[in-house]
Amino acid sequence: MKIVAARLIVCSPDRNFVTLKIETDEGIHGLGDATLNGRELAVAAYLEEHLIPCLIGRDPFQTEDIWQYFYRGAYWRRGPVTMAAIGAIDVALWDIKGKALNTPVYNLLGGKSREGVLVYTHANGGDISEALESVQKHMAEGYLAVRAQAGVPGVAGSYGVPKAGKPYEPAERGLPSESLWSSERYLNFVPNLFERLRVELGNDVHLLHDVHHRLTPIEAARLGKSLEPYHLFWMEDPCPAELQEGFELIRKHTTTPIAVGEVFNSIYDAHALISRQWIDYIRMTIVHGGGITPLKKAADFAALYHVRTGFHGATDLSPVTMAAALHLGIAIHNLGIQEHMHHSKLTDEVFPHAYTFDAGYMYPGDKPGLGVEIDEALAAKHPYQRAYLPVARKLDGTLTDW
Ligand code: CS2
Ligand code: MG
Repeated sequence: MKIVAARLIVCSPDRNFVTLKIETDEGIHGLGDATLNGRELAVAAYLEEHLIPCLIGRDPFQTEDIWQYFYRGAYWRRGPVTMAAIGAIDVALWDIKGKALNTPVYNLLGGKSREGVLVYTHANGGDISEALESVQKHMAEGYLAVRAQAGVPGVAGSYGVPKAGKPYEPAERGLPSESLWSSERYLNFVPNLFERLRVELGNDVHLLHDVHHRLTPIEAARLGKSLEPYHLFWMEDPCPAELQEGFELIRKHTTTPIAVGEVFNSIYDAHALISRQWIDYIRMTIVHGGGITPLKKAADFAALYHVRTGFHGATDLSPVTMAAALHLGIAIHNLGIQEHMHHSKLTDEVFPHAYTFDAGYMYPGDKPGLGVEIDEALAAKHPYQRAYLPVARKLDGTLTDW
């Protein structure tokens, strides 16, 4: 089998997505997600100008060699643009392999290690009562694990707080908006949120929380310690992770489990975090980490150190990435949990998919390949629009991590 064509579909059904479609001489095609939130067209250009010309004529079954060709062959390694482009190709090729062999991708990755993938979804509220209501609503929908975020008093637009009547979606059309941040107010507030949730909800539901890279290691250590009585499933991205040693300090002070990785694009971003056992969950994004090929290796490496997975599953990743995460997650031994942030109805219509949710778990479905398609006619009706994530400033005006 040979790759005869590859092209990009850039669309915006409520938010921007870049999708790679690879076609073969046997009429089988595969889809890869190449979306990098707020930097979409950089990945599209990388693919169009630099990778696609080298892809034509290759055998789509050679996922390892093609991955190495683009990773090592560029000379310039890593970075989210490069790795998203390579990841989109890799995922599309696994989709083709599954379709050609008439089997779901998970069967090519070791088969099912479990029947369903435990997922968590997002609860958000302007204050603690709204957040509580939101968790209860998701529990009523069947979720067994819920991430809870609430507005911090005196900090307008804290991470995870939705605009009235809308689901939480950080990227906005137009230039980046600015929000305010105070670690002091946040640290004083979060334990109150989780105390209330445990009092009202009891001990069974898994509760998670995303710090979104906003604290220093010692602040994160304080937060983890103060949340211990509420036994979170995890505390996510406690601080920016360029400095892997920073996590040693957090780890020494708290037993609250730590998850990190949604902005990583290589296992080299996490090798010390994993091998020194400073984290409990590795949360890389399938596409930004370079695809299924390197993520399978990263998961197997993590398994050696009792680190489990929690692949990033925000709405800025298309249903193709969601499917890839479910196929990989159901196959690996050390699945922890999968993030499930609902796509809009329109996004789901543009990307019809076989995966389903039932009673706290997601199922990849049994279609050959990844089980996701794209309605190109509908996609064409929703063209790309420039959008950005917000930036954040401290109360004194200093730019800080959003
Ligand atoms: C978040 C993301 O899903 C998460 O855990 O941290 O929503 C993140 O803000 C976006 O993916 C950024 O594009
Ligand atoms: Mg996050």
